[in-house]
Amino acid sequence: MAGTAVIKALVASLCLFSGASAWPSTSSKRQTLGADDIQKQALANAYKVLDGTLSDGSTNRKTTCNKTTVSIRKEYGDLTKEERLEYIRAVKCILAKPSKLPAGKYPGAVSRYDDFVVVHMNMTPSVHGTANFMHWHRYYIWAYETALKTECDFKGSQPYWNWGKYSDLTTSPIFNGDDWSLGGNGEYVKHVGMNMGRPIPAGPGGGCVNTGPFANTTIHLGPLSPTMDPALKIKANPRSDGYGDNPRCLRRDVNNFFTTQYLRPVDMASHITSNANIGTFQSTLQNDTPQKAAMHGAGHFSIWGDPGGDVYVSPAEPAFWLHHGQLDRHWWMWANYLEKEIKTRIAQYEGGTNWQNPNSPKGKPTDPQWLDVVTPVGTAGIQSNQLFSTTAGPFCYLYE
Ligand SMILES: *[C@@H]1O[C@H](CO)[C@@H](O)[C@H](O)[C@H]1NC(C)=O
Ligand SMILES: *[C@@H]1O[C@H](CO)[C@@H](O)[C@H](O)[C@H]1NC(C)=O
Ligand SMILES: [Cu+2]
Repeated sequence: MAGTAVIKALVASLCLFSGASAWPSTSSKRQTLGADDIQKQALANAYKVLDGTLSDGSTNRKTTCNKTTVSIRKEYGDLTKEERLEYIRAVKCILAKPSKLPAGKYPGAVSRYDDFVVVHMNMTPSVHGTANFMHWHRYYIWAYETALKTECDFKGSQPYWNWGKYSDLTTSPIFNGDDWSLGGNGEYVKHVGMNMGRPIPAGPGGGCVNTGPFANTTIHLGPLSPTMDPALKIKANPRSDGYGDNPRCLRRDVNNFFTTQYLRPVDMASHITSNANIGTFQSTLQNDTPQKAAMHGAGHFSIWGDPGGDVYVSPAEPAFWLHHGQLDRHWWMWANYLEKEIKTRIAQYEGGTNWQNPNSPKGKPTDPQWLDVVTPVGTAGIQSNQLFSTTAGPFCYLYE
């Protein structure tokens, strides 16, 4: 690989800064915003929007969404132990509820949780690398949070994983394997990494998750686009579309390869401050370059495993929702942190309608979005332009 030396040099130089929480300030007197500053500004502006002293251009805000009713999404490690247990309880509840999909059509949809996975598998080509990437996933995560609330009596808000927060992800409150985590890493098994145009090393897991609340979770759907070492002999799905029932353990390969290079607070801040329109914001978030893994994939491959490393089936990994929650937060920060830009940024919409096809028809803000059997009441076919603000249309939440 011609790029390997370049990557190594890049990694070596970037690692000098790992753990830093803001830009180094020595080289410039000009104040440069760090990720925490951006979060603070975005939240302050979002509250101004809620109390009517600032407009984000939304005309679809409900009067019932205000400062006292707004739901606050927090970082998983910032939840109290009781709040974490409540979230874990609700996720286990949805994993235990029966599917609402036709069994003959989707034999692998065993639980209500699996319904979300099937919908994602169906939609994958039209909601990644497309104009609606952020919008559809915002809607999808909110639908999951709504199902936790309405079908499992969940009392909290959807938590997220702040990519740059943990110097060692395997010992973070999300993956440390204690009773308040989303389960530990996969057990270590000897395996190789993969090649994404450059070599990605294997992580310290690779085997089944056997500690914490999601120990011994059974995955049924997929794999459809597996990325784990073939030598691990993960069973192929009995159907070529991946919808067959393929019971197997939840595997993870939680690693620090991506978080220490591409997902640090400085990476988040520079991505937000250096992309002024949604077209480049979304594409740089998703498209790897020879120098850099893009943040969306970097987050997925920080968890990796099966199904976590499979673009179609990844929502079957219980931590998926925390990673995509952060992705939604990242977009929210970008749209809200500059008071004068909010109106413009919230409504920007750019890109095609089918992945890897730049010639697919352009997406329009009026395009309806679909969630099939996981659609929350009253939102079927909702237009993308109803999904612009987190405190308008069907939504009423903020990030803290
Ligand atoms: C917020 O909305 C709720 C529900 O409609 C309402 O009872 C409350 O008075 C509102 N509060 C403010 C500060 O507007
Ligand atoms: C998970 O499965 C392993 C192997 O079957 C078993 O030893 C372990 O006790 C199980 N753990 C839990 C929490 O059920
Ligand atoms: Cu997705």
